Amino acid sequence: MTNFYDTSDMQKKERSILVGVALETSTRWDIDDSLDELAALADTAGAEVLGRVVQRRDRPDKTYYIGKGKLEDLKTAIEGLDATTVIFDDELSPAQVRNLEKFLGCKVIDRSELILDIFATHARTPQAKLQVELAQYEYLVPRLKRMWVHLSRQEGGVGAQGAIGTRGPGETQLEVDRRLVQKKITQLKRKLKEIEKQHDVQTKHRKKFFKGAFVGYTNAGKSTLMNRLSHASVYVQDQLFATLDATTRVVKIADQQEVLLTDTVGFIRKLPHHLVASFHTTLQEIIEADFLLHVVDMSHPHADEQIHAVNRVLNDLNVREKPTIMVYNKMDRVEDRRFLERLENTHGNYFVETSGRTGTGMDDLMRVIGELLAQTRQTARLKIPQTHQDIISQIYTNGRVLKREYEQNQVILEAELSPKILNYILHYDVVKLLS
Ligand SMILES: Nc1nc2c(ncn2[C@@H]2O[C@H](COP(=O)(O)OP(=O)(O)OP(=O)(O)O)[C@@H](O)[C@H]2O)c(=O)[nH]1
Ligand SMILES: [Mg+2]
Repeated sequence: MTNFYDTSDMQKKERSILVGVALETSTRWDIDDSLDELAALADTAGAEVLGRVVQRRDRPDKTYYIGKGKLEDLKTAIEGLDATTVIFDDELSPAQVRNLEKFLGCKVIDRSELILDIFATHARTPQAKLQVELAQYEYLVPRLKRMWVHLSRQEGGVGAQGAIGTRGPGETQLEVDRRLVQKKITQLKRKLKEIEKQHDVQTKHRKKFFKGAFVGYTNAGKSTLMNRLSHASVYVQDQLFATLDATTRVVKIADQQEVLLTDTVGFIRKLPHHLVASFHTTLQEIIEADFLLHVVDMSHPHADEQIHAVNRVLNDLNVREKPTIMVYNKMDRVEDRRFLERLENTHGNYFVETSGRTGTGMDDLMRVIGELLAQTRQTARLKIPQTHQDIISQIYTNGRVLKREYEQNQVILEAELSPKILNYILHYDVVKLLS
């Protein structure tokens, strides 16, 4: 029962029409731009976009989301263009989908379902796959009724897969389905917990590093910058949600010092909430980071709105307080600097202009990371036996050594270290803190 969202359908180039409603409140992000983004999502999912229908309304229609007149126009367009799918820009209620499909006689999906579909095709690691599957089931729960209409046509439906006895007397098919889906959700959460535990073991030895996480709108250039800085080969594509997994690399910055950088999934406006929740394990990298690198595509006409959308997700994750470097990327495409200057004056003290494409600004980026690192450091005097060269070299790579003295077979180092690294070094019994 994993194929509710059959992605093979999408690969057959669905012929789609996009529908957007401009509500009174949606002034900042113009409806056309929102539909441009929806078209990019549809394209990434492999669907062909044949046309768009836009309606201005005070509020959505309860039954059909759009008004009756537009609905008729839409039906005519579907027939005329031989469309197979209608994609709505906003989340529809399960009842609205049911009503629309009945009236229009074709498949109706919304932005959330489209994003889920892309996630399903882009998930590569077992962890990402489990996370997507979880999100799909969570999405399914309130929509079971709709599924059931389809499934009940096949004998037994989802319930038929249950063991004998799962269908108690008086229990309807819908209840059986709901129970099975809940059971599946519990199983998936358990599997993800196990992966998270393994992940904890793997990252334990990384604790001593100062760790940064790339965040940003999808397609901003996070993976490109990560590759530039770390010589990694993270998948880069001009498509939305190219990256779904977290990749972590050690990166050497100035002063022969090292930090850990993590590249991960991008954000988008109207990101389905259950998707954020399901990606908990991946997003954990952001939650655990010491600082964030917020990458912005400066060539995008709505870079400003994208920054806000990202900040909203960061708020939800409770990480807004983390030190953040604003990385204004794709500067090779920017001619007018006025907008940039306004941004630089509004979004914090740490910022840098880069181009992942040409490589400009990489040194600046390293320098700013270095500054941030220095900000978090305190000076400590440590006494270490000379025989423990391993500990001494850890202090050199993770901190800044100001003075070095010898006392018999002991070394006394005066060094600037972040609280985290200092704590880590002090875990060694042989190390003494002098001041
Ligand atoms: N012109 C220009 N293009 C860039 C720059 N940086 C990245 N790109 C392009 O932008 C597209 C997206 O880059 P990615 O690095 O995959 O973006 P991402 O933020 O990792 O995207 P997701 O993983 O989908 O969230 C690719 O086609 C890159 O080649 C840049 O500085 N200038
Ligand atoms: Mg990426």
